[in-house]
Amino acid sequence: MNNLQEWPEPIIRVQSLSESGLPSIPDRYIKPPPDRPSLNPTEKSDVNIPIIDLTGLSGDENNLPFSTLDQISLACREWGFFQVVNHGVSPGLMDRARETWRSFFHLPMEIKQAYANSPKTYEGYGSRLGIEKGAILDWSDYYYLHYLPLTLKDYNKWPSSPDSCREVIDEYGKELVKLGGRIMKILSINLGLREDRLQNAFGGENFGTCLRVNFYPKCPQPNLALGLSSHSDPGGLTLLLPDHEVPGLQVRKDGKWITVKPAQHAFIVNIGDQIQVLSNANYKSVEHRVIVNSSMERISMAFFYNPKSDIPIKPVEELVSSDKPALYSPMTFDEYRLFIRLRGPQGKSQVESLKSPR
Ligand SMILES: O=C(O)CCC(=O)C(=O)O
Repeated sequence: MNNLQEWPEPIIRVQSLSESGLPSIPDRYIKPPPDRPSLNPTEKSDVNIPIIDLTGLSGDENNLPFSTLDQISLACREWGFFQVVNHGVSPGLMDRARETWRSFFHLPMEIKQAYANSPKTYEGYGSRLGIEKGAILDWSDYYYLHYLPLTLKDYNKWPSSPDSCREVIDEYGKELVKLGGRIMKILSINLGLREDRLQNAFGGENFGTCLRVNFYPKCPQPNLALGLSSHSDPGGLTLLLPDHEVPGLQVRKDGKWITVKPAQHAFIVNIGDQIQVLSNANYKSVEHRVIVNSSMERISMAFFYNPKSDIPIKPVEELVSSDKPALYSPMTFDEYRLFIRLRGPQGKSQVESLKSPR
């Protein structure tokens, strides 16, 4: 990835801006009117993404009742998003991981700055996605690191404080890799494929995983900004641990933004662009964004389960027919993720641009 240069402008930490107590946000963070969130409290709605109980999920997904597989199938087709409860990851570990990262973001700035990232690999402490000079920025900071493959896993790029940080990330990563692998099998079965089909298309044991911890500081003008602009996830599958106290994630459904209400100790699962491609659009990645607020900071942990980065990803043959020809041209994930790394979040424009000409 050598055509990614340095950041085009000096990096300003959103947390520092927020903590400086400024009454209004700098112009760089003001979204154009059509992209601004509607924060009208009278628009409260009861709609939520599906919540699915995975009791019975272990190494063998066949222990799951058919009704659960059906619920997942429907959620993948209709929402591209769902929450899972009783997923097998210990609630204590989930809380510990989130609170460890919260402590990281509350460390003195000079400690965090030691991990400042660059757009070459994005690993470390960051405050923007994309390298377009003059771009309108999102109201968030983040930490990004690789967990798999082992060749990319580098403890020196993980925070050494708080003391337990590396150990907690390791334990959390191990559990999320297991959960991700189980959900991959369910998706394969639900698509009518052999249970290991999607995993094999991801490169078998050579798949990748990475973690982005998002930190959304309080924002004095939340009606003008976004914590994270609308995007679909470029990778395979995302397992998101949201803030249990502060809502913020919005999912686009039938042209409307639905604010997700997180269930207790649930993970939010969503389909990424690579599964949209492999499934030949039977499953679609769905646009989502994050809103911010003026009274509470928010933290979320997005664990991305991705294909091996240098193999071509294209619709699996079993889902291609003369009635439904392959919708996408092959592309490696390394090539694919360059787009977001260069241009930042841009709705669904990238996966749309991959459509085979016909
Ligand atoms: O913070 C959230 O709830 C969502 C984060 C997200 O969409 C991402 O990290 O890609």
